[in-house]
Amino acid sequence: MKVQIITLFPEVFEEVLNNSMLWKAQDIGVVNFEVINLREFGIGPRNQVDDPPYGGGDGMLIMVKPMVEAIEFAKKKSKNAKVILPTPRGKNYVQSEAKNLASENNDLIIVCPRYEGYDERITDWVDVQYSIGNYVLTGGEIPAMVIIDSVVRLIPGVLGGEESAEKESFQSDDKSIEHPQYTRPEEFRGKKVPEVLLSGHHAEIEKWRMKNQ
Ligand code: 6GU
Repeated sequence: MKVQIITLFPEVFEEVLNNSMLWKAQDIGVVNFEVINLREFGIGPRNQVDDPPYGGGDGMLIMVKPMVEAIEFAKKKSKNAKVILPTPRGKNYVQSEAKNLASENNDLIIVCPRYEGYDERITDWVDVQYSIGNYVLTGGEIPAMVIIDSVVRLIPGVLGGEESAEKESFQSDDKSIEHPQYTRPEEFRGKKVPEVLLSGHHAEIEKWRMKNQ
């Protein structure tokens, strides 16, 4: 899966994409990330990418031309990619959306809006708009990372060992099924690990875990 990210802040992705699980996913070759600097598609000598809104109002909007040209540039490398726009006006991004994106195995192009918004015509080049929750963020970079992380970990082979992505944490959209866990020491400042977990009694442990989800 090729994942291209169009952003005015390419550097914020470096740390995230080159660490831990996301780095491993690249290393084993199941995913390939490319960060595209929107500024390179800017207009004129100052590579302008934003402009005030028609009709007046505060702030600057991402202009349609640089963004559409960046999307077209990305599409050349990834003809059937799904183009994703993170926006608070999008549909709720939930676990089932992550599962669909991972299983469709389409390449992804994620465009990150910044500032106070974007020219609405950009959405004609977008396949799906997602909101990651009921609050407002300053840009699409953090939502883009949320989407990437949640999709890539579901690609077979990315989570190692016996740990299947299917089994842990979130099976349905909103219900955590993970039980509490403990490691050494058995007691810390008077707080003890539940006795049953030290018992070696697998059936009892399983029962306790089911009960404590
Ligand atoms: Cl996708 N973008 C922004 N700017 N704010 C959000 C969001 C997205 N999802 C929730 N809040």
